[in-house]
Amino acid sequence: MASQSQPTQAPPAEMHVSPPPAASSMDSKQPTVIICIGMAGSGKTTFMQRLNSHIHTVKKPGYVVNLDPAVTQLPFGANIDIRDTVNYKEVMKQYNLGPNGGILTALNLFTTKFDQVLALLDKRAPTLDYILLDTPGQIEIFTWSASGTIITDTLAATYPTVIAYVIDTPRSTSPATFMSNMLYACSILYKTKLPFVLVFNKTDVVSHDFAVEWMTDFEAFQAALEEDTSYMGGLVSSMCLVLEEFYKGIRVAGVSAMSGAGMDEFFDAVAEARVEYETEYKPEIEKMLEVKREKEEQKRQESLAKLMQDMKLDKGKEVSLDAVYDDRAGEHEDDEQQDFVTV
Ligand SMILES: Nc1nc2c(ncn2[C@@H]2O[C@H](COP(=O)(O)OP(=O)(O)OP(=O)(O)O)[C@@H](O)[C@H]2O)c(=O)[nH]1
Ligand SMILES: [Mg+2]
Repeated sequence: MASQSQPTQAPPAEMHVSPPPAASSMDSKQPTVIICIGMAGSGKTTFMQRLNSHIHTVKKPGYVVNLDPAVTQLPFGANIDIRDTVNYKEVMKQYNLGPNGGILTALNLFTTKFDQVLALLDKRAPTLDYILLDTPGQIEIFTWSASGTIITDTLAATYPTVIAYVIDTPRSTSPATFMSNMLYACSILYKTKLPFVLVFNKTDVVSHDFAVEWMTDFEAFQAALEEDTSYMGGLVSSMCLVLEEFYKGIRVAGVSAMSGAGMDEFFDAVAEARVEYETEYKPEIEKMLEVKREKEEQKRQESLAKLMQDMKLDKGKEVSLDAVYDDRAGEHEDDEQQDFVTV
C-alpha cells in the first residue's frame, strides 16, 4: 500500500530486476498475449482466472498481469499487479479525482513504468506460452485512453497479440443491447486493428446460440428487431449492414468462466487469431518500422548535407567527414581525432 502522502509506490519486487539487453523476443519462441476487454461486470476477471487455471491444467506456462487498480479481490495470482505500483484511492485523494479519474490516472502512472514490465516479459517470454492481461472494469478507461493505446501497441509490436472481447451473454439478449455491444466491439477492432475473439461469457445462464444466429442470419436479426419497437428500426437496419462486415472475419467462442465450458473452443480461436497476427498484423508493423527507419535516415542525410554546406562556407578549409561513418568510434580514439584534423 502507498504511504499517505505518495500515490505512487516503488515498483514491485520483481520490477527491481535490472532489465535484460534490448528485446530479443522477435527471434525466439514467442508467447501469445491475450488482452481481456469488456463491459463492466461482463466477467473479465473471472474469465482470466479460468484461463489461468486452464493453461496450468494443460501445462502451458503463462504470465498474468492485472491492469485494474480498483479490483478489491483478485481470484488469481498475478505476476504483475498494478496495485503493487499505484494506489488508486491515494491517487483520487491527491489529484482530487472521482473513481474513474482515479483509475485512469493510476493507469497512466503505471504506463510510465511499462518499459520495466516489458523488460520482465522479455526475460520470461522464451519459457511462456501465454501472457494474460486483465483490464479495468470501465471499458473506456482502457480502450480510449492514451495509456491503454500505449500498452496495447507496445505489446503488439513485440508479441503476437489477440483481443478477447468478453460479452455478458444474458445481458445481450435484447437485439438493441446486442447491437450496441457489437458496435462497441467493432470500434475497438478498428481502433486496435488487432485480431479479435468475441467471447460470449456466462453460457451457463444463457446459451450464445441466439447470438451466433443473429450474426450469421441477417433476416433472423431483422425479425428480432421488428419485435423490439423501442428502437429506431431504420437506423438499426443500416447499422446491421456495418456489422455484417464486422462479423465476416470475426471469431466467436461461447464460454462459461464459472463452469469452465468452452475453453478449448476459445483457445482454438486464439490459435487462429495468432496466425492472423503473423500474416496480417506483423507485416503492417514491419512496414511502419521501415517507414520510421527511412524517415530517420532521410533526416540524418539532411543534417549531414547541412553540415557539409556549413563547412564549405568556412573559407578555404576542408574537413574530412570519414569519421562520421566510422563505426569504430571509441575503439581507436586517436584515429578518430586524426580524422577530424583540419587539413
Ligand atoms: N453465471 C455466471 N456468472 C459469471 C460468469 N463469469 C462471471 N460471472 C459473475 O459476473 C460477475 C462479474 O464478474 P467479474 O469477473 O468481476 O467481471 P469483470 O468484467 O471483471 O468486472 P469489472 O472488472 O468490475 O468490470 C461476478 O458476480 C461473477 O461471479 C459466468 O461464466 N457465469
Ligand atoms: Mg474485473
